[in-house]
Amino acid sequence: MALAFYSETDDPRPWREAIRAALPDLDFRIAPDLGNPSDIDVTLVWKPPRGWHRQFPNLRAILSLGAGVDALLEDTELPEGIPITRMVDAGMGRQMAEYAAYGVMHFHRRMDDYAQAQREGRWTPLEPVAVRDFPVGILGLGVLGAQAAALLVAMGYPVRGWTRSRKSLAGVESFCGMQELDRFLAGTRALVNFLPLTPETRGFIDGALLARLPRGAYLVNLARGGHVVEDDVLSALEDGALAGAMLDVFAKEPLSADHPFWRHPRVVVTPHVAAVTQAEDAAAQVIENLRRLRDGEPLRGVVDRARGY
Ligand code: NDP
Ligand code: OXD
Repeated sequence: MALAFYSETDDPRPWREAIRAALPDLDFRIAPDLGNPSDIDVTLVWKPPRGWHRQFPNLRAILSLGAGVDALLEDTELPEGIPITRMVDAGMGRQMAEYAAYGVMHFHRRMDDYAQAQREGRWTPLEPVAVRDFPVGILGLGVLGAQAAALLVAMGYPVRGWTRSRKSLAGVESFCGMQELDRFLAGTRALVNFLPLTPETRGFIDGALLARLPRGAYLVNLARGGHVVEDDVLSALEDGALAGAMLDVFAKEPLSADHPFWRHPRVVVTPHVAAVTQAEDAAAQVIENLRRLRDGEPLRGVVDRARGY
């Protein structure tokens, strides 16, 4: 069996070592040195160029190095009829929960105001806000969002989650579907986004949605930049609908040097690092799927192409 690896941001070496140790017969090839494309059975990829998969006539599966497969599914030339798998947690749940908790605490404990006060050399203690008065609303309670919810519940925050289907998670108030979105937003002080990017969720966090949050709410986006209408976030920050935003993902990455987010006093920017797929945590999942592919068994973590996640 031959595998083609493509990523501009992941080092292929730890993947090759882990996979070769478990499956010594597997032929691990790294783009662009792929030899004869007809040999390739399976790819292991992060954001390959549009149409890249067309070159493999005998492809049997596509394994994503990421949890989100939006970039793959946007490729209209992706081969039909073969499974696409995604990372299911694979060490990212813990990292994402840490980032979400940090973002919520940053705003709850007024660290943005204190950073500003420090820049101005001002000693200004602010009124504390009790944790019970800082409800957190999580968009998406899947593999990753549910772990963030559990951590925030353990920290004492009132936590509510919005999903497509009803959830029953300890300490988390469940809201689902468009009919419950208004109630969900109205009781949310910090909105934390864990949705997958699909045709339904693209541009979802726009001015109209932000206006349905209580005035002076906060946004933490660690899912995808495409969820957010960036100009609307800037306007909401300007008119006070939003009091602050922590953003890890952007419509266009890397964020351009002249983007207003970089220097906005109420925005924290990180470069898509909320969770990073590490071979040491995630290789086992890939190896399991390669074994299954070899043995003709159904793969795990298969994406529903029609649903988009
Ligand atoms: P899952 O597929 O496990 O969970 C998705 C959740 O979103 C589910 O609860 C689902 O609801 C909900 N959802 C999807 N569509 C809708 C909709 N239209 N309306 C309401 N709810 C919806 O995904 P993960 O938790 O594994 O990952 C979430 C995302 O996090 C990834 O897609 C990726 O974009 C992002 N990510 C970002 C990283 C970073 O470093 N910044 C790292 C890793 C992931 P239901 O349960 O009802 O189906
Ligand atoms: C992912 C990501 O989806 O890193 O895994 O964004």
